[in-house]
Amino acid sequence: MSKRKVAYFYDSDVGAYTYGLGHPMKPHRIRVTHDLVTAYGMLDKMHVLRAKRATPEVMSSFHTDEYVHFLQNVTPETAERMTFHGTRFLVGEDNPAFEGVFEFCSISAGGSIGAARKITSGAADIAINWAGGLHHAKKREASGFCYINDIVLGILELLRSYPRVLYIDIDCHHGDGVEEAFYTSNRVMTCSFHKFGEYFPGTGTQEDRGRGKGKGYAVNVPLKDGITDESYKSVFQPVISKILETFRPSAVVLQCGSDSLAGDKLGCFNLTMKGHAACVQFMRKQNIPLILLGGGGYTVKNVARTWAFETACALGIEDDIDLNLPWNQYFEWFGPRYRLEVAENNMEDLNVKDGSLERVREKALEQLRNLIPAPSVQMQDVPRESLQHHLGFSKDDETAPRDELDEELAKHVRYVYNLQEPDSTTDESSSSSESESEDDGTSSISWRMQNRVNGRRASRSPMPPTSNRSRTSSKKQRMSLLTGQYFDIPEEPEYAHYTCGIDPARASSQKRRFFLPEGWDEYLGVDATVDMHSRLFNEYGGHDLGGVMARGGRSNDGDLEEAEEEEEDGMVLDS
Ligand code: V1D
Ligand code: CA
Repeated sequence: MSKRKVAYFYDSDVGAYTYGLGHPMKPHRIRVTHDLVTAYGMLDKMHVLRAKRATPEVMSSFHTDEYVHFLQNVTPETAERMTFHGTRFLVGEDNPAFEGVFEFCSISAGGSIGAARKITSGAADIAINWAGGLHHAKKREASGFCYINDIVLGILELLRSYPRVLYIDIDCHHGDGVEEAFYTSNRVMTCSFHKFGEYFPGTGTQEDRGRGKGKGYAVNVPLKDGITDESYKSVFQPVISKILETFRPSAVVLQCGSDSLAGDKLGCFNLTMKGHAACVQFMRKQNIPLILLGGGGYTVKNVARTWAFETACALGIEDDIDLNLPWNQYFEWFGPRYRLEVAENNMEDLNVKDGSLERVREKALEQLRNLIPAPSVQMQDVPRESLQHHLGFSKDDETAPRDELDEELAKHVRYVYNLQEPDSTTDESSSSSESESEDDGTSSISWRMQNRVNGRRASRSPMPPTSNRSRTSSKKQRMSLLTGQYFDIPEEPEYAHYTCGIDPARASSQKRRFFLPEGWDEYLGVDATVDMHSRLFNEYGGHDLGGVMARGGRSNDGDLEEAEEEEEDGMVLDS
């Protein structure tokens, strides 16, 4: 089989985080996996990277600002108060506010976004992030050990370049967070194989198929306890083949949750390491750009074995490696056999016993037969608006009727925006790094190209005329949405929310932000500031205000620009 360029994302800090004593999720498993990958000499065969950590702004392209801000600030000590006694953001014992939770999320999400960029740039055919795959995280809430949905963020990144993305989820649990995020879109097909019936999260029946434009583009394969390699293959391969034939994805994201392995502490399937890896091998064979992510997996040594073996599958060297484990830091954990294997056990396969597997397969294939083949972005209205807006991720209540106050504010923002429009004679060379703007997240390649001048991004200087404010002032300033006047932000911590989580040191390179004075957010409703920005975008007739506005008035330019200029999505690690 031909070689593939493989990018492997790993951050050595990830293994140090802990969800707390007695919690089944152990980030340490990523370190053990990496140790096996290293011991097998695989690092020399791939591009090893530490991703840039995902910033709050990037996370907010899916999650609400309020939730991201919460994650940034919550500590074990403040959790009770900040979750309003466990009723918001984090619910129950599944998602503790552990020490460093935000950094942990930024590593996981940074890896999946970096992986997506390696794929879209063509630098890699397969990109791996075992710290990713956290498929339960919701827009405004953590769920099932997942806080930030790195998968949704990675797919959003892919959609900037590709018309269609296929998401496959072989974790034992339903991939609900990803399904929900793209439920109304026909540009992302989601397909989850999972245990169904008195099992977390309780969703994922075959009647859940997507809605609106997305109808038919969510595929669910609900399974029963004890599924074996053979049974799994007999449903995975025909369903995925049919999807590939009709949907023709430009890229595939495979969530490789390994709680579907035999003997998992929370799982109830009976897959061997090779049966699980057969899904990776099957996807690699398709020759479609592929991202491999982690996910669940609670019997640590089996998770490490399987993900190390799947790394070998990505490299195409699985037949060459010695199944007797090489010496490694955790060697004694792998006794008594010290082998790279996860064996099946003697549990009964309830899927074949009552013929349910066949029915489930037929029903999934029937759904796919009724699907309109390969929707293409050329055929549909590709908006010159933010991708988030296009996919319905704009902040809440965007369609709610306007009241008078909204109208007044809208008029005012149009006025202020006009003031801020660059002089048409502004030349790019005279603009500082502040004026370098990322494109607005629009998905089509042609739109990306339109915004480039000689291969560089075209300048859209967002700075207000210098007469409006002193550009030499060292004070941090924000413009009032109501008055159009700039006001100084005191340095005291209690004013930190004015920077909306943006590092003040970098704040000057972030552009075109509109903020309401303190108290107005509450008055207008929780997400009103961003809602209004999104609505204003619509009203502004598709001006490229959208990308920034839909992100709640923030720009994530800085990061993307940096990545582009560096031609790098992460740091190359010494192996
Ligand atoms: F056993 C536990 C001990 C401590 C804390 C939590 C758990 C635990 C086990 N199983 N929690 C669960 C599941 N939660 C519930 C809810 C608690 N209720 C009242 C219902 O049953 C959550 C299982 C999450 C599985 C996550 C995942 O494997 O899918 C995953 N994928 O990517 C990352 C994680
Ligand atoms: Ca699944």
